[in-house]
Amino acid sequence: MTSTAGTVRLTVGQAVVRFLANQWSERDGRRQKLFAGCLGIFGHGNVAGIGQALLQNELAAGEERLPYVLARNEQAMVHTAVAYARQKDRLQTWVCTASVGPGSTNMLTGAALATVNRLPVLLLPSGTFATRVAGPVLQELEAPYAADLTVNDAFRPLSRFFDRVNRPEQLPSALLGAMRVLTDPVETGAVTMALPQDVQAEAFDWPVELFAERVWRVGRPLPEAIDITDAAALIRSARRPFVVAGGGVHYSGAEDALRAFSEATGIPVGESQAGKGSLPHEHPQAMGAVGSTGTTAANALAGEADVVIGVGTRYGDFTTASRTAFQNPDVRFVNVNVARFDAGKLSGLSVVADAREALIALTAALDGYAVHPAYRDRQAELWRDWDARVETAHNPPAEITDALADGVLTQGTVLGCVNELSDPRDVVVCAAGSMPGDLHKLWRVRDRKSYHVEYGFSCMGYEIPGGIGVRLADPDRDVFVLVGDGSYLMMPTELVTAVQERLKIIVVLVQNHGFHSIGSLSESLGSQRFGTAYRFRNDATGRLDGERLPIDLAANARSLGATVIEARSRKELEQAIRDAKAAPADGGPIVIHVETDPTVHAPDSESWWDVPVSQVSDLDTTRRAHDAYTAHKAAQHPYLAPTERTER
Ligand SMILES: Cc1ncc(C[n+]2csc(CCOP(=O)(O)OP(=O)(O)O)c2C)c(N)n1
Ligand SMILES: [Mg+2]
Repeated sequence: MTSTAGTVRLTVGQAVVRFLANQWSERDGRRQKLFAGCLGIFGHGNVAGIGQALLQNELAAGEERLPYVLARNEQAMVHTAVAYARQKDRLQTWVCTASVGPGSTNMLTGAALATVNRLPVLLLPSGTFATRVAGPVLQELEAPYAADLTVNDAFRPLSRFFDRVNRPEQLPSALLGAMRVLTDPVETGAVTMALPQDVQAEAFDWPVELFAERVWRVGRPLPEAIDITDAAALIRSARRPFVVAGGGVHYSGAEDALRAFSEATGIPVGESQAGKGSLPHEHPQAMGAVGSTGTTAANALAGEADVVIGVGTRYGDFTTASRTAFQNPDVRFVNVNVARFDAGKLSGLSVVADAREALIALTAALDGYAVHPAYRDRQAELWRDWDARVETAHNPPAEITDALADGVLTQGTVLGCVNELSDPRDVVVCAAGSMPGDLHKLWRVRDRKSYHVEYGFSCMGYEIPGGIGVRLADPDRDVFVLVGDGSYLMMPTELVTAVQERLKIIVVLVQNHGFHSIGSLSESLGSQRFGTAYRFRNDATGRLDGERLPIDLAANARSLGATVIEARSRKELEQAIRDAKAAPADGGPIVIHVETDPTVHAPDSESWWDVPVSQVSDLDTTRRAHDAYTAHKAAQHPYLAPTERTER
C-alpha cells in the first residue's frame, strides 16, 4: 500500500473492508459499530479479493477490525446476520460475502427474509468478470438476450438497495447508498452490493476521507401535531379501543412508552409475532397474541373493538386473522408507523412517526381519558380464562398424557418446561412449523428481547443460524432454539459453526416424524395430511404411507459436534434443560432431543387463516372443507371505510 497526498492505494476489496470497519450507528446518544463482522464462505469470486482483504485486516495491527466467521451455508449466514440485527434493534448487523454463482444465489432466501422482516443485512455476492475477457467462467449464467445479466440480478427485487460495482470509481457512492438504507428504519432490509471478481482485486487511489469514521444516526421521526390531535380525538370517542403491537415497538424501544400508554388509558394490548413481549405476560393490559394464532382474550377484544390502534405493525394475515379479526362494523384504525406504507393500511388514520415518540405524544394528548371500568373487568376475566387454558396446555391432565406412547410428550409440555425452567432474560428462537403458533399462544414473555420468532418469512432452517445470531448479539443470555424435525433437516449445518465459535445455544429438537403444522392444515383443508409425514414408500399402496423412517436426529446432531441429551419423559426433559443451563458458556451447542405427539393441539384461537380450498373436487374431504371455507370467507372485511379526521 503506497499513499500519495490525500489518497491511498488499495484494491476494491481492501477498500470495502476498510470502509465497513469504520462505520458506526448512533441512536439516543449511544454509538455502536454498525458491523459486528463478516460472515462468509470462500470460493472463486471472493477468495482472492474480499478474502485477501479480510485476511489483511485480521493480521494488521492497529487497524479497525472486521472479524471473519466461516459459516456452512450461505443462506444460513444471512439468517445469522438478520437474527443478530433483530436482537440489536436494527442498530448493528453483519456483512455476508459469498462466491460466484451458487454461493451468491444461496443468499437469495436470506435476502428475502431480511427485507420481509425489515431487518438490515449487507450482502456482497461476487460476480463474474466485469471485463468478460474469459467468459463464460465457471458458474456464470449466459443470457443470450442480455449480455450484462448475471445471477446477482436476482437480488434486485429482494433488496431495498442494489448496486453492482463495475469500476472502482463507483464504489464510494455504492457504499454510501448502502449505509443510508441499512440505517434508515423505513427503508431497511437486505442491501446488496454485487462485486465482480476482477473488480475486487483491482487497485485504485482512494481519497483518504472515504475511510474516515462515519456515524449514521438512526432517526426518531416525530409525529405531526395535527395527526396526534386527530388520533387522540378518535381514541377518545372509542368505548372499546384495542392496541395491536408489532415489531416496531421493539425496534423503537417503545415498550415503556406502550406500558405507560396502556396503564394511563386502560387500553388492552394484543401482539403480533414480531411484537410479542411488547408488554410482559403478567401486565394487566397484556392480552397476549392476537390473530390466527392468538389468545381467545385478545381475539375477543379485537372482534369487538371500535378503534384499533396499530403500533409498528404491518398487519400481516396472521395478525388480522386474514382480515376477520376485527368484526365491529364501525371499526376504525389509527396506525402509528415509521413507514407511511404501513401506516396507511386498513384505511387507517396514519401517524407517521417513531413508535416511542408517537406513544409519548398520544399519552399526553389523551390526558384524562380512560376506558370504562367494566371494560377493564372484561379484560381481566377474558385473560383469566385464557391463562387457565395455557396452564392446562403446559401441564396436560392424565387423560391426555396416559394416552401418549412411551417416551412421547405433548408439544405444550415441551414449551411449558422450557418456559418455566429458562431464565426470564433467556431468548426463545423459532421460525417455522407448528411451534411458532404454539409459542405465540403459550409462551409467557418476561423480558422485552426474550421472544424471537421469525414469522415474516417463516423460513424453515432459520432456527439454528438464527440462534447463533442471537447468541452473538447477546452472549449474556442463554438461547433456546426450538426446532422441528422438518426444519432441522433443512439446515442442521450451522451446529458446526456453533461448535467452531464455541457458542452455547440450547437446541430443543422436537421430533414428530414430519410436519405437524402442514399436516393439520392439510387435514383442515380436506387434503388428508397428504405428503406431510416422514414415511417409507409403501410397496402395497405405492404411496408414502409405509413405516416411519428410521431417522436418528440425535446421532446426526452428535456427529456434527454437538452435545446431545435425549429426553424420554417430562422428568428427563426437565433435567436436560437444567443440565444445559448449567453447562459452560463456551461449551458449544447442546441439543435436547425430545419426541412429541403431533395429534395433540394447543388450545384453539377461535380464529381463522385464509388458505384457499379447491372449488371443485372428487374428494368428499375437500368438498366439506370448501363449505367450511366459504362460511369463514363471509366474515372477511376489506376495511376500506376512510377514517375521518376531526372537523376544524
Ligand atoms: C423453507 C420452507 N419450506 C417450506 C415451508 C412450508 N412449511 C411450513 S411448516 C412446514 C413443516 C415444518 O415441519 P417441522 O419443522 O417438523 O415442524 P412441525 O410442523 O412438525 O411442528 C413446512 C414444510 C417453509 N415454511 N419454509
Ligand atoms: Mg415435525
